[in-house]
Amino acid sequence: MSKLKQKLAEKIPSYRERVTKLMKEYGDVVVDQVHIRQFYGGMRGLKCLTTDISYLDPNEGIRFRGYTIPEVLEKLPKPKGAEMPYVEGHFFLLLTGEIPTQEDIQDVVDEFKARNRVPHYVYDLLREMPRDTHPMTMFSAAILAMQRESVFVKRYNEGLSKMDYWDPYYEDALNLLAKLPEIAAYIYRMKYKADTPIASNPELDFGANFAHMMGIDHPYDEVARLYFILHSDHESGNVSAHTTHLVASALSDPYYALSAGMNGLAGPLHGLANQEVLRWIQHVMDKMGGKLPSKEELKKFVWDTLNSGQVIPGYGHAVLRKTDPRYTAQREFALKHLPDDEIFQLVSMLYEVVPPILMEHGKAKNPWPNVDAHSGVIQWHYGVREYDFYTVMFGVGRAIGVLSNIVWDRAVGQAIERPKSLTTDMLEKVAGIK
Ligand code: NMX
Ligand code: MLT
Repeated sequence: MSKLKQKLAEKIPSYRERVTKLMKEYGDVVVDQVHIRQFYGGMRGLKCLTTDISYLDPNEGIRFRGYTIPEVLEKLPKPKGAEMPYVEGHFFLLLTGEIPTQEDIQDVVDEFKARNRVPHYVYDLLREMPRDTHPMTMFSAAILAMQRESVFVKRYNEGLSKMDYWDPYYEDALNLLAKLPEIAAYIYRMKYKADTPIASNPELDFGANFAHMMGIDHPYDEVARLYFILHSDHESGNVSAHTTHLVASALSDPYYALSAGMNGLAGPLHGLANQEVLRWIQHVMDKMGGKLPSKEELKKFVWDTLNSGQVIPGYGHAVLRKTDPRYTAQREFALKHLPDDEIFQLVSMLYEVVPPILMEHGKAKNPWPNVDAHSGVIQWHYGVREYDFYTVMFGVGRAIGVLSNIVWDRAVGQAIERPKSLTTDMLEKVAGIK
């Protein structure tokens, strides 16, 4: 058994005891109330999910297993000479709650290496799809196609105790994660680089291997590591995490669940916003004949977008009420590595211009930028200008968090999710209108 799985197996019993105690002795304690607005308002703010892997404070942003982003970037071990930590170490942290040693990380690196061979039919499937298919559709289809490999399904059909569900979920999660960088890079090179895929280099870590397969030199390996870590998890109420959790709660295996989660990530209000940001910026640059706009001109573009009933992509958030620390981490990277980049200057100008306009506009509860306002410009700088690919990279990162979550869902015996609906008539009665 790998050290990671061993560690997990040691941690699960005490978590189970905590959950059993809460359920048995405190199951009737009231945590929150539900308001009529939440029935139609996306259940915003309703406290009804649980995860120990990350927590999102509206004013501080995400903490992964209790650590802020700067702490994660500082504490996690890094490949020799690297600026950004091992993605493998971040996965260890999310899954176990512990900062890994170099030895722990090597164990995960070896685990991924042993599992990274992508079945040939996945390439056949991708190659058969029309080339103008959106890369998120390709990515999700590739994940779904591999469902026949599920260890969970095999073991479930053999007759598996509920106490052991987490084990084949863990196997499926690792088998999947190990393959995602190669699938993503293959889609990129097939679709946009004249069908010239680059073979994986088993000597490289998760992030560096992705950069290698994308065909982009250092420091893109640092970008890849940073990007996958930042996008990994955002507690469990966001659409991709919640969808993955929901589908897995029916005991659909991790392939079905992750593919479903990726379909949610592909929406413009969620992960696709990173592509929308660059599309919006390119539209501005085109209108300006390739020149940077002045602040006044930029303000007009922002107002025109709002007045035409559209959202400003990359701004606002369902939970956050401050600048997203994932935005800040990317901004710090850009200030160090690409301070003179024209698009970065425009992104910085938007940071000055958009929040006051959104405040004046008076609708968005949070006028500050989220992760997607900054991710595209760094990709653009290093030559990944096909912005409809950006959400696939978000997806590789997000897989790390959502797969960790569903392994724990099975470990603590989370039930099939099935909330109750009411009709509008019933709500009108509750409201006292009828
Ligand atoms: N530009 C214009 N209007 C906005 C924006 C924005 N960036 N953000 C929120 N609003 C509007 C929103 O559409 C809503 O309007 P209406 O009352 O007409 O329906 C109103 O402000 C209140 O919305 P909020 O309660 O502030 O936001 P909500 O929690 O419903 O939605 C987002 C959160 C993130 C979907 C929303 O802020 C948005 O559409 N942002 C732009 C898209 C984006 O950047 N999404 C990425 C989020 C991060 N991620 O990776 O998933
Ligand atoms: C995310 O990373 O999932 C987004 O910021 C959306 C969210 O948390 O609601």
